[in-house]
Amino acid sequence: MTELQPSSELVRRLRGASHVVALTGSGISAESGIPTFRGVTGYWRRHHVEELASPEGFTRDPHLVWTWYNERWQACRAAQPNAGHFALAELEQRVPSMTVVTQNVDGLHVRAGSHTVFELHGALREAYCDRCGERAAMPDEGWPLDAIDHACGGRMRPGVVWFGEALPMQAWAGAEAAVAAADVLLIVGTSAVVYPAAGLWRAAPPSCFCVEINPEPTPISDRLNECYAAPAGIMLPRMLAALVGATP
Ligand code: BJW
Repeated sequence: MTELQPSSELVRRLRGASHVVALTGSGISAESGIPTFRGVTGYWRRHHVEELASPEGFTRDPHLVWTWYNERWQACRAAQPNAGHFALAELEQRVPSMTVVTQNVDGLHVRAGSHTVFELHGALREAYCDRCGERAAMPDEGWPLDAIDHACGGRMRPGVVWFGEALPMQAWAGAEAAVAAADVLLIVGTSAVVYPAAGLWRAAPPSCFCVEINPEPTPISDRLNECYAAPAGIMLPRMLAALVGATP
């Protein structure tokens, strides 16, 4: 079987790009052993993730929700960035300007060495009070279940964005501005069903070359310039190698 290789047009666009944006989802961390949200792994114990990642779920059972996030925090701490994360971090060194916009809360882009990273759905490394907003770093061992109640009468919760909640304003504004200035947009490892992130590609200028990297097609696949049906950990390093090889 022929290996899927980046097209000469993609390499040409990357070589000529002033600004590259990568919009990533949980699929980029799948090869680090972190489960994606939808599909066969989209359950934790017998709970669907959308039941847990919501203010209603937290109100219903804060211990259960914190137990899920504590397990995920441990898994993320134990995980290592993979070849896909590292390829994006290295791409930053090869183009004049690069932004990573991620829906992931695992912190793996930063750990891989990417410098400009907008975390649209927050991060597991922080918790905050749902009443007074006081922030705290997540302890290594996870949030203590006997310390959910905060002194102000509120409750400490994970520093992530749940369904029905607004995205962090600065991260969203930064992401929109980055996409609006992109010459190449790489959409990697997202099912493109969760808004507003799923609609971000629409902020790209008409001249922007939009590429998807995902083993499965998504609702936006046929709106983009190219789609590579391959894992990020394989395709992104190939793209980088083609770019480096093409550099005079
Ligand atoms: C690989 C791979 C490999 C596998 N390589 N690829 C417009 C229309 C319809 C609905 C809405 C709308 N606007 C807003 C909504 C409502 C809602 C929404 O979108 N619902 C839809 C589900 C219908 N959105 C919201 O509620 C958002 N808030 C909002 O809009 O607020 C408005 C507001 C304004 C002002 C005031 C108040 C409110 C918030 C959304 C928050 C999402 N939060 C979560 C949880 C984060 C915390 C946590 O981690 O627990 O974010 S949900 C979950 O989904 C998580 C993810 O970031 C997000 C996206 O999932 P992702 O990353 O795409 O994962 P998967 O599993 O879906 O896909 C993985 C993909 O990888 C697959 O395609 C695989 O094929 C692929 N893959 N291996 C490359 N190796």
